[in-house]
Amino acid sequence: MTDTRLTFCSLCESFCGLEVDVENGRIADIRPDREHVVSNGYACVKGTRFDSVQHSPDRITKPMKRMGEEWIPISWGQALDEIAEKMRAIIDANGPQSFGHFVGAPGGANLLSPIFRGEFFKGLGSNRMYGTGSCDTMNKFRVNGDMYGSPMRLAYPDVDHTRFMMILGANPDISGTTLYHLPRSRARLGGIVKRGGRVVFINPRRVESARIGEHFFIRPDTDVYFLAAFCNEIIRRDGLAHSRIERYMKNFDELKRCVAPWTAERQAQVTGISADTLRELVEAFLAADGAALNMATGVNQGRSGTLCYWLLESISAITGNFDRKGGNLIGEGIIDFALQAKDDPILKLGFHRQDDLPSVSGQQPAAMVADDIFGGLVKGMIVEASNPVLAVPNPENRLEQALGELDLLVSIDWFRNETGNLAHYILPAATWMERPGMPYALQSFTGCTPTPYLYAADAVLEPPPQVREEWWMYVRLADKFGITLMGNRILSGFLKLAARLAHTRFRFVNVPKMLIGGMLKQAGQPDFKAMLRDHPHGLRLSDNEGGNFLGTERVLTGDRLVDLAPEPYVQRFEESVEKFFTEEIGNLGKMKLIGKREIKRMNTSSSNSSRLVKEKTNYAYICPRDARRIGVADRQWVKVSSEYDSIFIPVRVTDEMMPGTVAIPQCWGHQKADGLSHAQRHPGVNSNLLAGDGYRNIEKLSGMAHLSGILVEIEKSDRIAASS
Ligand SMILES: Nc1nc2c(c(=O)[nH]1)N[C@H]1C(S)=C(S)[C@@H](COP(=O)(O)OP(=O)(O)OC[C@H]3O[C@@H](n4cnc5c(=O)[nH]c(N)nc54)[C@H](O)[C@@H]3O)O[C@H]1N2
Ligand SMILES: Nc1nc2c(c(=O)[nH]1)N[C@H]1C(S)=C(S)[C@@H](COP(=O)(O)OP(=O)(O)OC[C@H]3O[C@@H](n4cnc5c(=O)[nH]c(N)nc54)[C@H](O)[C@@H]3O)O[C@H]1N2
Ligand code: SF4
Ligand SMILES: [Mo]
Repeated sequence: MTDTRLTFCSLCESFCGLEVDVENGRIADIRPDREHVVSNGYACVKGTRFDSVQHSPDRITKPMKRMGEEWIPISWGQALDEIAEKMRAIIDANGPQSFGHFVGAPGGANLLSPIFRGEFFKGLGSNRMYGTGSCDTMNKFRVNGDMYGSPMRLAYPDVDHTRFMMILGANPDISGTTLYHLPRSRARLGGIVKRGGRVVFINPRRVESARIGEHFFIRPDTDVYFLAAFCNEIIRRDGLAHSRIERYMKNFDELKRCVAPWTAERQAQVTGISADTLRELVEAFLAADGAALNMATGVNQGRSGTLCYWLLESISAITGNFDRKGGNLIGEGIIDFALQAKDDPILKLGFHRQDDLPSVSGQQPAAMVADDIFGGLVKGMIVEASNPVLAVPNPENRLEQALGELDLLVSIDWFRNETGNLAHYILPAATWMERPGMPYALQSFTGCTPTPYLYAADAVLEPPPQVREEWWMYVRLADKFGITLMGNRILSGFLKLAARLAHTRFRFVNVPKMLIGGMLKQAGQPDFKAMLRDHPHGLRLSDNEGGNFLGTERVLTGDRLVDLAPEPYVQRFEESVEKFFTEEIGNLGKMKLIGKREIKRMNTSSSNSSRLVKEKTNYAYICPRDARRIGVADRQWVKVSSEYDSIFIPVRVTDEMMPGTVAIPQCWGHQKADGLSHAQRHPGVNSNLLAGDGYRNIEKLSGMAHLSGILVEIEKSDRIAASS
């Protein structure tokens, strides 16, 4: 019998509504939910073909222990006892900071895991938490904290009302956007053009998204000059919202002083965007009745990601486009998440290391993991929902070697990925189809979307009998360590008992449903049951009309003023920007490497799907002029070398690439993935061997890894040409 159930896809931040046909406990079909209040009948292939991941024969369905080269299934009792015992030995000998955690992108879609992970590590006394957040977006959390007073005061472009939108370093058509919620991005960005407005992409690749708008090439990792000159040009033209600046902001003069040397002509020397183009864009931006800005990973992953986001937010603020309809807005969630996060010891900016690198939103820099292990600071680690061996800079496989040296490595995952291969234990986690959930952060808690809404879904499928949710694992471990959860002995005792009995016939409560329902109810919203019953396709909340932030107590800086020039940024700007500019001029003839996301791949984690991955390899994308210079034709092989390592890869020649730039899709390189049979037969090449790790390659204000705009040399390779 077929039963049709509703849920939302948790793979990217679009969280599209899905309709899932279930037959005999298995997925028979997945379709976009046409009635979903926001995604409205849109879903991409990663969502509609998720059955091939869900039902993969390679799925880990029991706790696994590595014995030499062998993996053997063990019971949960044995797994948790042994892990707790080994953790205790590490902590007794080296202190709690020697035991760390590493969380990947899927961790951001999991409502309960971060809460209990945080409680467990707080109880252990360790803030040695890393994650791929420092590969994608920590610079933005840093800026939010310094300009608006909380890492979670997230501004977003009011796409559905704007008349001019400029997007740097993002490709929403393929990625579904990040750090604001915009499902059906193509239709909605296309709507701007239909209204007579403009959408402008600034990108070293003429990306798929740019089909609906305009596009200008920019040399990778030079956005800081473009943005500084954009800001300077606005000030020079007096395109300023003077009364707003005076009433609601501070340190405008410092901002003005920083950007003053950066003229349209000067930026053109390194960005490749002509002075005339920059001036024309400034004019259009100022003339629009509501202009919005957005930047994402392509800029975040450069050497000046924090400075870029500061400039971008400042441009919006000083022109009156911030906190105004059609510009950039600060959302309102069903709770004030930003206020809660402001003083949260985990989420607030901290300096927990011996060096000066920060922890932003609780994360230390991912690109320091290898050094921290080799330096003896970290002896054990739990990796949850991540595959750092492929996703994080790994020159000469340093990270892989370092993780292999740990006294204890535990991977919590659906599969045995390349990082899991190095682990001592793998704990099998439930998929989003197997757990109740809600899209929480952007949609419900921060309202960081032009279409705020609530949605709740029950589990669509029963997990295999030995598969568990992450919250359960952390509560069970906390129980073994005698850690009090939530600072409340009664609640803690209740949760521990609930976890102990959760998978027995004595289960008395469904903890996820209880907690989600409690959060909704506390916020004055329908509880979990009522959401499923009365709002199965979601509950649309009211639109954000703007004018609800500046001058209000929602600005959490203490004096209620937006800081246009936080002191560390001014200092960093002065230390680095001129210096990098001189380097840029010196490097103008050299190639730079950027990444590329593909519609059928989600980071490293769709690699094992036979319904998604057909190509045997990724490619290096270069323009015809560079191909001629190097002497290669389409699909011939090249050697790409950085200061750190070399890889061999076939090229694709396309005029969508800016001359002097090579794009290589990241998160490939599955040669060693014997736990991922399809991926191993379609291995590709890991471009992150070319990225440098360690202090020198980390953006100092936010701990972001330098993953985009890496200098490389490319030469024709005869070595592999025959085997392609
Ligand atoms: N060169 C370059 N490198 C990059 C990037 C780039 O643009 N360029 N992008 C960076 C970015 S933005 C990111 S976020 C990282 C991505 O890298 P990661 O954050 O490591 O994320 P994934 O590869 O998506 O997921 C890794 C694992 O999570 C497992 N998984 C999926 N869902 C769950 C779940 O619910 N629970 C558990 N326990 N496991 C789950 C999957 O099976 C998979 O093995 O890569 C980064 N690396
Ligand atoms: N299909 C698919 N969707 C995904 C993912 C995936 O792997 N596959 N990953 C998810 C994750 S974890 C994240 S964080 C989001 C990321 O979402 P996005 O930020 O939209 O990610 P990308 O598509 O990599 O877009 C980055 C863009 O920056 C450009 N770029 C590179 N360097 C520079 C530069 O120096 N300056 C400028 N201006 N542009 C530059 C690149 O050409 C690329 O088009 O996507 C999510 N969605
Ligand atoms: S765009 Fe695709 S991957 Fe992202 S939530 Fe929608 S269906 Fe899932
Ligand atoms: Mo990401």
